[in-house]
Amino acid sequence: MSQKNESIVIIPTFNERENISKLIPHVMDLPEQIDVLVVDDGSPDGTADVVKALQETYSGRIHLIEREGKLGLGTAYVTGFRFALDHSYLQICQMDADFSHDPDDLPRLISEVKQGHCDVAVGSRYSKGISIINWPLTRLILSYSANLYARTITGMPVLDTTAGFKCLSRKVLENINLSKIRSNGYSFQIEMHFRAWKAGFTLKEVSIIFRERTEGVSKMSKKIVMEAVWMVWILKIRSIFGIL
Ligand SMILES: Nc1nc2c(ncn2[C@@H]2O[C@H](COP(=O)(O)OP(=O)(O)OP(=O)(O)O)[C@@H](O)[C@H]2O)c(=O)[nH]1
Ligand SMILES: [Mg+2]
Repeated sequence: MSQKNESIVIIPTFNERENISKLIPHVMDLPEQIDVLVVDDGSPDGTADVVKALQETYSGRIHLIEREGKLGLGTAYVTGFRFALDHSYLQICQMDADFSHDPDDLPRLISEVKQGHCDVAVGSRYSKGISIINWPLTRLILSYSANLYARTITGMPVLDTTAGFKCLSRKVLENINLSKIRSNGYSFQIEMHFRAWKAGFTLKEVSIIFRERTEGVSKMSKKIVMEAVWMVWILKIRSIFGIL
């Protein structure tokens, strides 16, 4: 398969039927031509069927990988990264399906990488104060503390270590050993930033406004939070011993 566009956005989905039906046309209508890859984990609500119908409308620009069941965010992204590398994309973005990430910010993130200002442009909720809309205070405190904790332990110069909205240059993904990635939830984002930083790539935070989802259901769990708590130590210790 060949494609003419050089940027792609990977969107992992689990039960995002309503959201994806609006999100894909929005991305297709952006002034910049950005292809889409949805990695769907067998959503019972038929998310994949919506994507297939949109493939008919936007010929060749929408890709879909269907996995058997809910296998987690980390492996969904790694699968997506491999697809993007195999299909010669130069700028590879990540974005949630639930409109927490504004698709209108995609060109800004891509442009930072394209113009060589950085290797990873991180859509950051914390680089200009706190830019989050509609989160209860408890969630904000949890996220902010998790970020502070991850940043302190790893020493990464990133304020929003758990950011899921970003654009990576293909050279970052070519140089990270994707089969070594261990995390699956929020710590997947921390691990990607850490591995990119340790490999000598530049990360730049680009301020974005993050909105809590208004449709669909959250997949966040205590298990995902706990994974991040111990994963930062594993990453730090492994990097000290040179076995990252
Ligand atoms: N393929 C796949 N996608 C997933 C999985 N878990 C979550 N997602 C998707 O990953 C993105 C982020 O998940 P969310 O449920 O929004 O997580 P969150 O942003 O922490 O939670 P909310 O605040 O409720 O939005 C969404 O597009 C989900 O549909 C999974 O196991 N597999
Ligand atoms: Mg969300």
